[in-house]
Amino acid sequence: MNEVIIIGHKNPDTDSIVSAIVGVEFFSKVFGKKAVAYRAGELNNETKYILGKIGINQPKLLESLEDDMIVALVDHNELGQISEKIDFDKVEYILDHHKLSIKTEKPIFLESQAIGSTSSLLAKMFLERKIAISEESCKLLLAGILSDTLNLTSPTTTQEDKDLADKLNEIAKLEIENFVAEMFVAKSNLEGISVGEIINMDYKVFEMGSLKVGIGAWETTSPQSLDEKRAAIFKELTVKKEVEKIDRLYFMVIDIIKQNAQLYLISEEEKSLAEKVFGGEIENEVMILPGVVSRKKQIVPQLTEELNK
Ligand SMILES: [Mn+2]
Repeated sequence: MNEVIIIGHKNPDTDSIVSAIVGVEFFSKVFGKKAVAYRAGELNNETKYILGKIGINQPKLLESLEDDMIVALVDHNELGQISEKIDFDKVEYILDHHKLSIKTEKPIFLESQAIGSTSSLLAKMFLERKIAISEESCKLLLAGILSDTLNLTSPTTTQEDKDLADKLNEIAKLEIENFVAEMFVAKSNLEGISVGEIINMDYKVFEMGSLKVGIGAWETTSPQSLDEKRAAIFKELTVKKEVEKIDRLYFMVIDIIKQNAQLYLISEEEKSLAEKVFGGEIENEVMILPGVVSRKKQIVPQLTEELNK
């Protein structure tokens, strides 16, 4: 029987890691398939904290794909976000909550919904099939929901996410307020993190019109902790844009407490596009975007619409 590789996007976040881990239980119980979770890169501090707290090992880093392996993508479908180790022809399953940008050469299993997290989607798929979820997986999925929706406050959050979180916690029994507070502290911790890591930890590339647009995000409870690194971040972003041949490169610092974003504008190109699309106030090459916390919902569609014109 072909082994299923379950894997999230490059620069993995909590949702993409826990979805891959819990995906193993789902594929085994629902499809009767042997599956293994992998990661497409290094884990961020928040995800490390969560796995440590729940007592789960990191998935293995995907190094290469064997001929008889098939692939399930979780939490992504955009070509630029898929691990370079994966041959897209081998993808037979996609579970995601992002906009769809794929075209396949053969039929695949696709489960996609506008919902707060891939973890929510997985929880829902278990529940719809009336299949029990292990306590460990309930904890992981709950963490995935709370992380991706910024504790159910992001505009991507739906009533379903809230209901699913309640359902999962009947079994997970996490002290949510404490858990989230510690998760956010871990997420914001800059100790031992280089400027390059700050930029790339949660970085995604999108095709918009004819342009390649890169957008990095750093969610934090203390945006001021990045202020002293701002010049270095600008410098590194400028190099990255050149080296990786990105047409427009943005970096956003998301304040998860005050719920706003600072958009770093590294050149006139980024600046004029951001002025046209968002029109926020600019100070020292940083645009302030009140109420903006979601790249998926409040940044990507707006930029895409403009660049598709
Ligand atoms: Mn997600």
